Amino acid sequence: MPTANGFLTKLTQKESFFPLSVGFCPNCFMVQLLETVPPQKMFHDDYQYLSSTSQRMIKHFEGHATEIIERISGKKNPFVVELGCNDGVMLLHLAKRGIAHLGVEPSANVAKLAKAKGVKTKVVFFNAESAREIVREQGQADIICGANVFCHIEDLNSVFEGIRILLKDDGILFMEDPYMLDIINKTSFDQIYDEHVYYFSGLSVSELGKRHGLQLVEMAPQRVHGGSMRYYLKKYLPGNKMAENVVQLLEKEKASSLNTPEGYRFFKHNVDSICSNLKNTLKKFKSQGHRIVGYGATAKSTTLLNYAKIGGDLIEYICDTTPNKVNKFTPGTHIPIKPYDVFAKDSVSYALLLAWNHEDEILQKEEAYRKRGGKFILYFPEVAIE
Ligand code: JHZ
Ligand code: SAH
Repeated sequence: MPTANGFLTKLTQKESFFPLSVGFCPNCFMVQLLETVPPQKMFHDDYQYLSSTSQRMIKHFEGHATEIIERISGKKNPFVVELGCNDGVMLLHLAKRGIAHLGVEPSANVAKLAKAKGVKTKVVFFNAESAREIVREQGQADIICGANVFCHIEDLNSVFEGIRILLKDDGILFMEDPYMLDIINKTSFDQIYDEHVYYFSGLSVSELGKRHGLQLVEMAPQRVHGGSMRYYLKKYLPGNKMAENVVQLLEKEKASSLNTPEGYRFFKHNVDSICSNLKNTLKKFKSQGHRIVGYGATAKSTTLLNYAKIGGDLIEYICDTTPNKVNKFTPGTHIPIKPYDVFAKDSVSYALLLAWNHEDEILQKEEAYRKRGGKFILYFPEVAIE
């Protein structure tokens, strides 16, 4: 597979490929990539993903900020650290209220956007070493949080060591990532790509926490990115209370066999069935003379398009609102990426919804396209036309 966000400027550009395979550990219940790409190859000064490209995600992170502000109310001079703050979509709400905060963000171009919003940002990879540096510079944190970032960091042991160092004894760690049970239930295999090293469940996060002296005390399902989970962990203290739903969710995960290889056995079969149905559907529409484009040049779509071998013969172009992605080509499959305006003015019959996790927002936005007969092709949990 190529690098998921490795959009090409020129077709002559050299691409690097790596073997994408996933393993399950029956001892700690972690699902993870078996081979990884060095972080510096993925997160650098030209990182392509911007958190603020979806209105729904902007609202989601405003809600996240509100929850943090409620949790620190009553604390004297609270300090909040966010890992992977990207363009500052969440921390800007804390900055506006004058709450002491720090965004830790290794991708310099997105960190620059956060800084422009008044967000204090440190351009560095979070690990035990940078955690020590933050404590020296600003002291320990009341809250450490990160959304869609923990699953990106191969050296989780160093990250958790860093959290032990940086978090106050009564502090809370919030981690939010795509949820394994949703990936299994929807067969959303396109969540599997180089940036996503880990696919967490309550079971695996609980084990990970235990090894680092942190207790999983709450879990809150989130309806973003196709189904995510926000996990709350605390340092072990006698007064800690575990929310009742943690026990229930862990039982539910066990009932789905996420703690044994059995839970993952049918996944590949389901993936292959979706891919062949989708490809046959695209071929059928094409043979009927319809034009098909893609909607949203997502990182996820790199896995879908490369695994199902869907290329420019079936998809004419992909539209995207991210300035940095337009006029580039998709990794591996080399489909041109066009600005959103091209799609808005076009008269195609079908759009493959590659940003399927933003379905509600996009279907609402594209009312005019649908009114004039334009259709969306969806593929999780099965191929459907909307
Ligand atoms: P979206 C990225 O995944 C990468 P991706 C990363 N590894 C991760 O974990 C998640 O984000 C958090 C465009 N779009 O959110 C914008 C439109 O064009 O599904 C984006 O390019 N019009 C960090 O890339 C893409 O679609 C629209 O109306 O899979 C969406 O990317 C909307 C809403 C989006 O994440
Ligand atoms: N939190 C945002 C951004 C997710 S993208 C959101 O949910 O939309 C993942 C981000 O994590 C990228 O901006 C990337 O640069 C950052 N990242 C990757 N490795 C990291 C590390 N070791 N420490 C902190 N951030 C990291």
